[in-house]
Amino acid sequence: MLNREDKYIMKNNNLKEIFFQLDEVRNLLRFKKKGLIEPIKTSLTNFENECTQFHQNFNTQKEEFNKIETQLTQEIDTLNVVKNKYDLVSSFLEANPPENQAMTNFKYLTTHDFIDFANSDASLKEEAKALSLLHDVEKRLQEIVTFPSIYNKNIVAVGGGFSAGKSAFINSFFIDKELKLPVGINLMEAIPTYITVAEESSIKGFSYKGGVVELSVKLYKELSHDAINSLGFKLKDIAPVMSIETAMDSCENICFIDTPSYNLKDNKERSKKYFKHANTLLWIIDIDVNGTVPASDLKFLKSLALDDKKLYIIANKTDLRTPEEIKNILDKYEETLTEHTIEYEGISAFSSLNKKEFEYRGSSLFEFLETVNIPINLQTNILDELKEVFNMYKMAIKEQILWVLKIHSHLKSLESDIDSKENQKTNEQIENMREMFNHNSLVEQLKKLETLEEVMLLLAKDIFTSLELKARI
Ligand SMILES: Nc1nc2c(ncn2[C@@H]2O[C@H](COP(=O)(O)OP(=O)(O)OP(=O)(O)O)[C@@H](O)[C@H]2O)c(=O)[nH]1
Ligand SMILES: [Mg+2]
Repeated sequence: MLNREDKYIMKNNNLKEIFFQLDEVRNLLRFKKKGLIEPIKTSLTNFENECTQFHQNFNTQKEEFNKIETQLTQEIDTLNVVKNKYDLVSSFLEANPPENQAMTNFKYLTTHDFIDFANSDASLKEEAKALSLLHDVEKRLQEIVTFPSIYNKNIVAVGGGFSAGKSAFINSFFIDKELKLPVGINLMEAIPTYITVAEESSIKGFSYKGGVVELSVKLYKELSHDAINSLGFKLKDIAPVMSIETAMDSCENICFIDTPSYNLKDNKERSKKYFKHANTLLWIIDIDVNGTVPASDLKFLKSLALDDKKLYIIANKTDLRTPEEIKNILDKYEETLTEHTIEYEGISAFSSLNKKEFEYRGSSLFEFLETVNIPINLQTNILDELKEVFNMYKMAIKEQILWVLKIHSHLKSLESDIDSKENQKTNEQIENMREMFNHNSLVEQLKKLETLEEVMLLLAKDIFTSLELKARI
């Protein structure tokens, strides 16, 4: 028999009619009109068979419909992923760098006025060095305009080999357990990320032209999933740098940088770049690999200019070793680092799984982090670098002026030694030389330089003021 739902689905008028007639027949049967019973029974059986057949057909069609529905849902999901990908890519392409007039003016001066000055000046021998320093200052200013959250933070770069646990180490400091830097092999592996403290978690991606795009924690999680990678999408292609703000204990003055593994292809120079302006380097070693400091790590560490930086070693994944093994490994690390004359503040046998320190040499990781959790005066730091660029030129020009003045004094004594009436010709030559070695143009050049310095320092200060104002809003 058909159930009520099936009856309802069969909107066929004929069938409705039949049901109506059947009900009539049932009524007739109640009065036991025997002559009618047999043919009616047969008709009923036939009808029931037809209904069963219909029911079966209906179920087969329903199954097919369900299959099509599932396929369509999958296709819609894929289309949604593509659409999200498209939306994300276009938002990155459309995003413009944060407006900062002082920064725009500073850039204009470095690429126009300063270059014009440098082209007109021949006194500085180490001009390439000065230009590279200026380029560096510009980049640092741009960096803080783009990432105002790193302003006055002590930069702590977290470096190490592939899969050593750099991201897991930083994650272990996150109080918001919903948020995680991607760990393991994934498409985000090579995106350097700045991490600073804030009450509310927020994630930003930075496009090649410095535009900023905010990502939700959900989207960030999805992007670290392989499904999107299989569509050929790599976040790092559109967002070469990211930043995360989130709650962390005792790190309010620190900006961690999750750096790209130095030993992955093309990453050596990229990761070095992030150590350059860091004051501190936390070097992560996978204690489980072979219990020694890898030779390539030693080579890389020695290639870094660590003189003005603090180095701290983390022997990570200690949960995978026995206490006995940990002791021996730390002894070996100490020995190797000393052998290679690499200075370090301490070694921590650490597990990023639960932020646990098992043992340490030198200072403990947490003690060490306390000593680096102090604000730095970025403004003085960068302004000093800018002044240094100008000083290099000033010194060179002043040296030239002194040299010219010396020539003048020689010419003067030469002149006084000569009998002016008899040596008219020599006198003329001396006069010519005086004009040749004219220091007025050098004095002019110096004035030009000092004016340019004044303007550029003011602009750099304006950049900092604008950031401070923004921070207060
Ligand atoms: N047992 C254990 N596993 C860890 C620990 N830290 C990290 N791992 C695992 O090691 C693997 C690599 O960790 P990541 O944090 O992605 O390492 P990474 O250095 O950031 O890797 P890349 O950025 O891809 O070079 C992951 O599978 C982690 O789960 C730890 O303390 N203990
Ligand atoms: Mg990582």
